[in-house]
Amino acid sequence: MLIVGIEPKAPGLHMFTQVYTPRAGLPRLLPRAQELGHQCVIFCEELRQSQLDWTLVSKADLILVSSTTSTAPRAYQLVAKAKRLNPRATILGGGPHFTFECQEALESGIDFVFRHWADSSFFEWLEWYQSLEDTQVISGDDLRRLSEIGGLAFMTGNQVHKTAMPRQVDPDSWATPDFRLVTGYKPRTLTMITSEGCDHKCEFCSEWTMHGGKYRVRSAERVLADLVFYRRIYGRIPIFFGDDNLAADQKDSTGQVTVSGVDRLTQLCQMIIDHGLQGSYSGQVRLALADHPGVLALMSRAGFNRACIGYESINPDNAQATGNKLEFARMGEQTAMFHKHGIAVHAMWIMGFDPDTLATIAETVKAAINWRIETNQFMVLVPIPGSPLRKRLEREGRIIHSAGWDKYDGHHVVFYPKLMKSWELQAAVMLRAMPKVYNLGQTLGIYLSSNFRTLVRWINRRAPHPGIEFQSHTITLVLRVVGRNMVRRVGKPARDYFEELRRSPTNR
Ligand code: B12
Ligand code: SF4
Repeated sequence: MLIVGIEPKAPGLHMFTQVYTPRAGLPRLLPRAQELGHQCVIFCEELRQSQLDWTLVSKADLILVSSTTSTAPRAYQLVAKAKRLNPRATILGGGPHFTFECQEALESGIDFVFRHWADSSFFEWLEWYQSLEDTQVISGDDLRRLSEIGGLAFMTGNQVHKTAMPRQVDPDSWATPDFRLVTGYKPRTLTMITSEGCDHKCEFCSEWTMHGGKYRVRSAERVLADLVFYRRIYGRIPIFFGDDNLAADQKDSTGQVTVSGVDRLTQLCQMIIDHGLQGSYSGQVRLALADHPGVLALMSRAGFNRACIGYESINPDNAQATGNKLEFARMGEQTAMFHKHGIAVHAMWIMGFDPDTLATIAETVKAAINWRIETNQFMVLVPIPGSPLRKRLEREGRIIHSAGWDKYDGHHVVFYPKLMKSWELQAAVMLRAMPKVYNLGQTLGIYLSSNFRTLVRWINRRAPHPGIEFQSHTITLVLRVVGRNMVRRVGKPARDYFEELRRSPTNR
């Protein structure tokens, strides 16, 4: 069969437009389908070189669409066009958005939704599909066999069927994602996933629900094999570990820690060093990792030069909303620990929690500047499907755009905040916070101070990879220039949206 995968593009410009990487879902599922003899190709619309080839779509047997919330409207447009051009094809959908909005997806033309993880369900479904005598006519027995496959949603007539949760899958059985399947993609950084799920439960996040409350890890041996695979194909390409938290604890059913996340990260770094795979690495970790200087030093030796950290907020009243994972009084000191070990910080902030005010937002921006954080992502709180926050705001009647998914990109206020107006929040984040950090003075200051820090570390023989560190500062410089450019380009749409909110009759 010809299988065409599609990752639809985002509705507008966003923080990552110019440093985009495809998600690892389709590249992880399709190598195995290829082994089974299918011809597979993926298009990632956000990448200029990976535009959809409609001739191929019109010949495809299966069309696989992978979407997040903000890309869902575009996904539905593509599905409608694909259905027109190729009514014979079966269309499958997966990813975080369709998992939680499966009825909407099915009503928009997707034939089968794969909820949660699809590493077993996709192949069980494939076997089922190939066993059909006629894919257009599904008999009672076919339906019974289909219902036994976990993690699916499909329709018969007007009725939506959801099967049980997908089978648990050992992460060691995941195929190594093969990004060569993404047409035209010439990666400058590769996303690698070594675990799934998270040991926290922040109210605004859906990762806990997405992974059925489980945290699963791939073994060190398999991670090593993945690294070696990528090294062979791409040479010393920078790797971004996209795990929700690279140092999350593994716990048993009673909540007792069975394997400490810090130990796992230590093992990963040691393995990189022992196998001579040092290079340029980045990953998502928590700020509390700063309290393990030994691990930071080892990360630095392995070549980790950037940590993406959920800073969320400096407002202590947000402790519960942020999963009780932050020590608000120590955030500056913890940031300095990362810097001390030559690790640049990409801080992911969220603004608009219930206790937030315009004053706390201004304080947050000040802290980000004072702590000399290399890159900052100020996002508006988004009630994404699958998150407890969405359920609460729905109950409280506080959602503005309940299905205007194109606005769910962290750049638009889509709910009524508690202590300010929606348009005030929109202006505070998009028209003030972002321009304030992404200006030339800040950028130059950070560039000079971080180079100076590395120089001192180098002279004192404390920088294991000065070359990688200096290079990482240049990358920060480029990212900040790109960020500034992006802030300017989103200025007009952000202002228009601010006006739309301000003029709305509810004036909330
Ligand atoms: C790498 C990454 C990025 C990269 C690349 C994003 C991209 N290409 O879309 C960058 C940094 C650019 C990015 C940006 C953003 N991201 Co992001 N990102 C991730 C991250 C960390 C890893 C993605 C990944 O590769 N996962 C691993 C693969 C294997 O998982 P998967 O995609 O879910 O696929 C599995 C199943 O879902 C299923 N599946 C998926 N698709 C399909 C399709 C079919 C047909 C089938 C059968 C199965 C299937 O099979 C796979 C194997 O089980 C995830 C968190 C996470 N752990 O997933 C967040 C995540 C996807 N991002 C998220 C968000 C919100 C964003 C941003 C809007 C803002 C932000 N918070 O940073 C921006 C904007 C992106 C945009 N397109 O508009 C959310 C999405 C939530 C939602 N409901 O939309 C996530 C889940 C993080 C979170 N918890 O908030 N992101
Ligand atoms: S925001 Fe991060 S720490 Fe919190 S639940 Fe989601 S993935 Fe885990």
